[in-house]
Amino acid sequence: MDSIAAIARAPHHPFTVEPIVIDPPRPGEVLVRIAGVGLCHTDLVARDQFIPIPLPAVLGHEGAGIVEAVGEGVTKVAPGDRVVIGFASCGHCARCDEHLPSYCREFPMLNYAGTRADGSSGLRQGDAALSGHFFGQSSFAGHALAQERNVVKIEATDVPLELLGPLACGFQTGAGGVMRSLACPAGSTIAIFGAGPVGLAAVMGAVIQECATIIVVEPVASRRDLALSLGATHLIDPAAEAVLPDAIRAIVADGVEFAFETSGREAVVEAALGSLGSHGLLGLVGVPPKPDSSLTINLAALITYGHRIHGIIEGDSDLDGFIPELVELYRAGRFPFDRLIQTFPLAQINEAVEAQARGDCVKAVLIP
Ligand code: CXF
Ligand code: ZN
Repeated sequence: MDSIAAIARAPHHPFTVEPIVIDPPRPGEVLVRIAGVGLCHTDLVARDQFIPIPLPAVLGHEGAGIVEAVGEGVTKVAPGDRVVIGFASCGHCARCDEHLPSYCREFPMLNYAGTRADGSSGLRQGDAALSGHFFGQSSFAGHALAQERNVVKIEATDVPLELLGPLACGFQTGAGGVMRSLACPAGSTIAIFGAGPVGLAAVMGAVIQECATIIVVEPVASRRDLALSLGATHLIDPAAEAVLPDAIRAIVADGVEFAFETSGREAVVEAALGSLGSHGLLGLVGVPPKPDSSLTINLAALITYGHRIHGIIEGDSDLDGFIPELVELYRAGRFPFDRLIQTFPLAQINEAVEAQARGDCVKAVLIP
């Protein structure tokens, strides 16, 4: 069928919105008419080839929409169903078996290769194949081909479908990072580094967990204000602090029980580690600036204080369990993620990229 897509043609170049052709769904696939798709930093990381998906490519991995057609054998959803599209996973490796599909053995191949597992692509322009199937969707488009396994049916009809896509990546990474990966108990202390979409979702997750102290470290004043309105108890402007861990210890003298780092920058990860109290747990979700970004860690201090470091992908979410849980929390007024969103027409994707980079908008959602 004919559709449109925002195509990444070259690293660091703007997307171009062009007509494309999408194959009908194969067995096990689901064709979704996209109602809205979030813009995530990882899309730009892929466009710019830190994730080396062959270009030209259709990116986009926070899609939501309505099922238009299903391939042979699909029983989970039917045409007309409202769905959120998450990351792809194989469903039969050890991590998938224990409901941790974001650590699936085949995660890189299924999410970044630009093709189906058999090497084919369902997207093209004339005779030229386009890389697609990014995170099992490629949803910067009017329509996307997903798999039965990575679509989540949304039963509630009173939620804005076009805004739900970021639940499938940025928001579940922040909320799940705190609620599932760190599993912060009520009354605990947490420092969250960065108040972008992931950090602010982590703030909402910390409120849901009933953390007693929620410290947010963020250089942009409007984002600190947003964090405060979502339930942060203390704010730190890192530009105003000579030594960040000292600023955290001025609030929690022994250091925090949990730290959650969203920037991926080495210096911030070091500060987060230095902010932990004994047996503290640091969760890392930020994509580092370079493939070889590394830390030097003092091993004696690490074992002496029992510090723990947890790398986290997608908030340890199992899509069919956690996304409906987040939707219910939203309906109950406890996860007001829509406050972070600004919508743009898909044709204005490059303006959305710039607005997000300037910090003018926390999470852009593109409407085809
Ligand atoms: C990504 C971060 C890089 C690894 C795969 C998951 N998360 C969100 O975009
Ligand atoms: Zn993402």
